[in-house]
Amino acid sequence: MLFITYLKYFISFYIIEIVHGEWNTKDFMKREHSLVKPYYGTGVDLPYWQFTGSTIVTPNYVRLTPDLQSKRGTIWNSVPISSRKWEMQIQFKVHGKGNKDLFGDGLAVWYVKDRLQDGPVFGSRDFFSGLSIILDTYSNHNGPHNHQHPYISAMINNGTVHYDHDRDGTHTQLAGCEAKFRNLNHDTHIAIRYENDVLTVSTDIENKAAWKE
Ligand SMILES: [Ca+2]
Repeated sequence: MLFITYLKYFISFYIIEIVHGEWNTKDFMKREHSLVKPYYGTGVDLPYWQFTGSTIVTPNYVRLTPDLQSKRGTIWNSVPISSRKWEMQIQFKVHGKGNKDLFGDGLAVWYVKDRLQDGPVFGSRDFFSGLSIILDTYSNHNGPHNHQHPYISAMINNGTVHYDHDRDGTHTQLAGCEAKFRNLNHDTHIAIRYENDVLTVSTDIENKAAWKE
């Protein structure tokens, strides 16, 4: 998993292994895939996690990038996922100064074969193998547009497909939707669930403590 952004933002997240149709977070939360407060490690190390670029880890938050141009930060889980059913929940915050609709580039969650590979697609390599959930906050596309930003989309790749920033990846996405998650005063959440070959992405960005698919 990886995140990159040119925004200042904080995250915490964890993966739940889905054992039954319904689950209890405490029972099935996988320690080796979890990143929960307080984010203490030994020295600069965080057990099961590696971070690169501008990412900093404090007891209360993980910040991938400061509110400055051309910053890139990632954090990767170091343990492969063995479960065929899983859900990942992320608490995040995207905020910055300046024009509230212009700053930032985006962030992504990666479920991929190759990790820790710096690249041009939201901090990771192009032609990746796996799944990417992209939270695109910047509209690169100048032509006719069929959606507003921020925009959340999913992309599957077998290593042969190029992510085209100029078209905001719209021609290679599985699906996508608009989501106004930027510069909110409350915490925002996203859940990514994979079960029975079905991928479901839900958000809670309206501070209602409820998921919206
Ligand atoms: Ca974009």
